[in-house]
Amino acid sequence: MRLFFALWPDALTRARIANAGEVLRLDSGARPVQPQNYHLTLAFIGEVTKSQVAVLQQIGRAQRAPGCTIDIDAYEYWEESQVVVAVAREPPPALTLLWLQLRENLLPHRAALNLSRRQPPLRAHVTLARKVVQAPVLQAMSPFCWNARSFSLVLSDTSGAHSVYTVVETWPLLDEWPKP
Ligand code: 2AM
Repeated sequence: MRLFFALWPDALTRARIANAGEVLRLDSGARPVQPQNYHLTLAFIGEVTKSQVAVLQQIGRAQRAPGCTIDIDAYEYWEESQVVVAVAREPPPALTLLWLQLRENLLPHRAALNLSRRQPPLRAHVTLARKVVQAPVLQAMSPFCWNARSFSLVLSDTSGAHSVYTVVETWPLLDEWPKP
């Protein structure tokens, strides 16, 4: 089983992301991400055993971070992964907190989960299209907000022709900053 933690959009946010994706002019070989698969990855885990899913669920349950509004405000082309993404150039502090907390809580399980030692910085993004071989000309984005009130553990099945993502469990974000 291949798992990751992510923000999973509600219907309104999904529609906003779809609008941002629809205006892109990409080569015919590019593969637009299907709206039901839109997400903002918080932590990619990779292959895990069934018993490790419970550990990840415990970690998800233990998170204490407030909800936030994310301004998605630019397109980027990432040549190394051949994707076009919609990014939040300035992620809100609450999103950074959740990302940092998850990273810290995963640390003791890094060996067991076979997690990479590489600690890339947070790049808050939603992938809009894959297999984009040529750098496209990207227009300015009409910015939109993602009102994040929960986050999820998601199962990724990439065995078929199309990736299928299934939300395993979702946890609410807090209404306010947690007391120190
Ligand atoms: P992305 O589209 O947000 O970049 C599920 O597989 C998701 O995890 C993918 O959609 C991708 O998210 C991210 N992902 C996949 N492989 C990854 C890897 N090796 N390192 C980091 N993120 C990865």
